[in-house]
Amino acid sequence: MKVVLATHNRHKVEEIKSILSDLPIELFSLDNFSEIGEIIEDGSTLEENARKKAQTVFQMTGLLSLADDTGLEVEALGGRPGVYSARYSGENATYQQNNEKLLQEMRHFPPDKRLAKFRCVISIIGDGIDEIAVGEVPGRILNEVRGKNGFGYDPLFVPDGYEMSYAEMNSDLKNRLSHRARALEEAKKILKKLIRNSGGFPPTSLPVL
Ligand code: ITT
Repeated sequence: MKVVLATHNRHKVEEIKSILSDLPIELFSLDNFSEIGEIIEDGSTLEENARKKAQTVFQMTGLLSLADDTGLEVEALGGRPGVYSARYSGENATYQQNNEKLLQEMRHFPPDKRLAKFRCVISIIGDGIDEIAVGEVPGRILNEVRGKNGFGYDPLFVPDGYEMSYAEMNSDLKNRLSHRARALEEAKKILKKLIRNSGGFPPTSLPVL
């Protein structure tokens, strides 16, 4: 089965490929479809944006498409930046600019007021298929950036139960516990069902769903 990852974000492609590597699917990214340009994310929710990206890519490729839209929701900021996480400090903002703005906005909040969560919504769209999978990870926002791995807000986010920021973790650890990993666990159940229905697993290795 062929699946196109409907994202222009190379970090996401790497994470998704690694987490889905145990499925018998052939993964493509938008690098394989240069005719598909930027997809405007003008929805008011992560769900709307994820569905728009997957729908657009399915329409243009005819292949099963999987899109991820992710937001960092900070409690003290009323859930911001949320759906605006990519352009928190303006259109074409860099990760560094967004992190600086977040640090600035959070500068007066004490440790117990720095709660946040990453929310990842995955849309899977194909012929007669329209599915959603969601993954969330609660945590807190640091007072300064820590760590060099990952991308986006990773240097400022410490997931509950850990002392390291996402950016201080190696990719294996982040990919085991992250919001994206959680959403992809749900997405995997959907994909396994689709693979089984299309006869993609040998009869002796039917996955336990
Ligand atoms: P696509 O829409 O092409 O998939 P994007 O970078 O625009 O890529 P999103 O809209 O889903 O992705 O993400 C919004 C922002 O949230 C993104 O720019 C990052 O700053 C941040 N983000 C997403 N996933 C993240 C992660 O796993 N760790 C840290 N920050 C993340």
